[in-house]
Amino acid sequence: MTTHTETNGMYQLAQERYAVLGIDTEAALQKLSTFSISIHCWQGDDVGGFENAADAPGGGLAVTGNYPGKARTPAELRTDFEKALSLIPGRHRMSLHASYAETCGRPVGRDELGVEQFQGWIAWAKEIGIGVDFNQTYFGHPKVDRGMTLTHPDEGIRRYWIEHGIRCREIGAAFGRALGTTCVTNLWIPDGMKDTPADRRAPRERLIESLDAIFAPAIDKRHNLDSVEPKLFGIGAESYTAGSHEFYLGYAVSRGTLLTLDAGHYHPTEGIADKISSALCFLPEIVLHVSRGVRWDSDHVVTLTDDLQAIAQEVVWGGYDNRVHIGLDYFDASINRVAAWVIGARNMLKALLLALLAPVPALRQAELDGDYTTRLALMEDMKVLPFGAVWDEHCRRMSVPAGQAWLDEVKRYEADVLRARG
Ligand code: RNT
Ligand code: ZN
Repeated sequence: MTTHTETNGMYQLAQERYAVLGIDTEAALQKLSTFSISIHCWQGDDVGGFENAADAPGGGLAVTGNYPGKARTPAELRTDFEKALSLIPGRHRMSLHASYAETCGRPVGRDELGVEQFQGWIAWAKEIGIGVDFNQTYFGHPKVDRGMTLTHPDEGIRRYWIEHGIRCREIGAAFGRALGTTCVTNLWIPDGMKDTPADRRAPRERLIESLDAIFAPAIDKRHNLDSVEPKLFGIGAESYTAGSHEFYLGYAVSRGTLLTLDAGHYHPTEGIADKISSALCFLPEIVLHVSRGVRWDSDHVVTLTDDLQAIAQEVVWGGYDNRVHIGLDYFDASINRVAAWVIGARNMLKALLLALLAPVPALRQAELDGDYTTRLALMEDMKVLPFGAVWDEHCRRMSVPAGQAWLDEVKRYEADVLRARG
């Protein structure tokens, strides 16, 4: 077996090459290992959840594909998630949705959920030593009426969903307390209009009232932090979304919640990278839903695009790693779901490593000097440095397969476990 020596040899050469630019690959690897990504549970079962399995999520979320082997039970989802974790270097978290409640076959309203329905998740997370973040679920439910929840003109419907929001914050705090790591509970609602609304104002004013009611109960911030997630449009809500970017930015700043920037929630050419430093001028912390928009879809598997690299650069170069909760949010049912998790999470980490391996002081000095020629030249030269050898070394040190070996592992799992599912 020569693989390890070869990898090491390649790594040493890479280390020397980076050192010429004053970049310490050891420091970069050390720093990379401190990043914890909040990996979304919903890639594993096509956003199905466990309340009423067969239904499509709705709320403008479209999951396409029918690749065999999706998780049908909490136990299957956990096993699949653990398989994915074993192929992703580092220590990461799970981002769970309220619709993954375990109700033991008994219907439990979203307005009556409590920590009881999440004991299984808590016990499992404790056992495997991961933190959990939480999401309120305002879709895939009969009480989503004409696409509306917290903005609905009917007070009863609003009340139902307000109660859900309050319950979820309590559940989030229970996760945070039990696992000893703060849970971020994220709020996203689909509320909007397919066609031109006659009243853009009233739903937003109702939304403020609903949100204020949800966030009224004081919850210990060491256990739970609240975040709100804007969106420009969704399928079936092309003309108006009450919870727009401006709406929630204003809300977060005025109420002291976090803000979730989802990479797929803006105009097709509008990225979230540039929003990070602006939002962090006014907010102590933010959440990222790293995703990849493709035309009208906001949720393709995260690949190593320029957009992704720009996001990682902003987090790393801005020194914001302690103020940004990095989460993933995408779903693809047309490929192996464990692979989808692994590909997206590894790409997020690769993008962070690329950002850590940049000659930031030299770039900034060139910028201060007005030497934009050097800045551009350096940025372009960075792209062909031997990054892959450093990434492989990271995987090796973190005891996860480097290169294609992770895929062999997923294929084996597919043959042994996933194919047996109905
Ligand atoms: C929807 C939002 C939201 C969901 C998840 C499932 O556009 O991005 O975050 O994707 O909550
Ligand atoms: Zn999102």
